[in-house]
Amino acid sequence: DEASRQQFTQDKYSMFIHWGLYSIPGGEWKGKTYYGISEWLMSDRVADIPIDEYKKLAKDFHPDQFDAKAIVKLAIDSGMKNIVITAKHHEGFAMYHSKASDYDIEDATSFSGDPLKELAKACQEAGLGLGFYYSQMQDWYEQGGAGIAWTDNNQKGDFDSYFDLKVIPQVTELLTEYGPIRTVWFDTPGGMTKEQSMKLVNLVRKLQPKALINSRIGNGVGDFSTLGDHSLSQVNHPGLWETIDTTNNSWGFAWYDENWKSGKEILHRLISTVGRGGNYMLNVGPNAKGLVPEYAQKGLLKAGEWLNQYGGT
Ligand code: JFZ
Repeated sequence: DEASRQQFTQDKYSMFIHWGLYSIPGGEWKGKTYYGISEWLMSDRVADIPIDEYKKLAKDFHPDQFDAKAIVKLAIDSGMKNIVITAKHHEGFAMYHSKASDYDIEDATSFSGDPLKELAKACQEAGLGLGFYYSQMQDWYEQGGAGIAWTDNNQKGDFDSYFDLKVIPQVTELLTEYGPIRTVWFDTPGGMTKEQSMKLVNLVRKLQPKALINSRIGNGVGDFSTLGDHSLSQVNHPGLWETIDTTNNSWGFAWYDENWKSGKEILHRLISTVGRGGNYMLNVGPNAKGLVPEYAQKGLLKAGEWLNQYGGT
């Protein structure tokens, strides 16, 4: 609604969090490092890891240093107004307690608790907006979940059943069990039909009427546009839009990626986006323990010092 659109315009700066099973290998598989974006490690474009092998990672997931309050504090001290976290990325693993699938943090790991619940609570207490990233088309684990391209030959199973038996129930969980959601962030719609995109839109409207949906829902039915990754826009865009970016080069934690943006670079990129009317969403990739890398924090806090002093936030 109009109030949500105004909120979006006011917010300007948000934290993106990529966190999943991919944060454990962090770009390395069987002694080999695959440079690039670590959350794609499993795919046949990268290390091509069989599902049965990859899923064993869940047993090694002990994020005992994950501290939702500390992450929320980092966002606030950085001058940010929202957090959008990966609830399920292309690997198919749900980072919250999902009843719709056993491939989730509750059933497949020894971690007790629901990190997304903790984050939702911490955001609510601190007055930060919360959003969930959900990979609705690509799911490399589930039968019927699509691979990298819609037409992949190795695509197994029926997309419609995957969509109705996993996507709709999981998105419903995320929209009903975590309090108010400000953003529903979909990704890589591929060849989804308009009917499928609209099914998700209607679900969001029904369960969280105030939430805004990004353009990666597909078929032009989102509320705001997400520009191509990392691209700093040189121009203004019509309507509500955001640029997404990351503190180093990978979205998910990558052990080798030390190309951290300084506070100055972050400010430059933020201001260049906001000055053209867009929002800036900047990503951090917590590691397998749940910690945001120190140098990501340093840049963010440095920029935040300036913002909190001069930025009028
Ligand atoms: C997607 C994901 O595949 C990636 O892992 C990450 O989550 C990123 C934020 O989003 O990658 C994309 C999607 C769209 C574009 C580029 C990368 N694009 O439109 O330019």
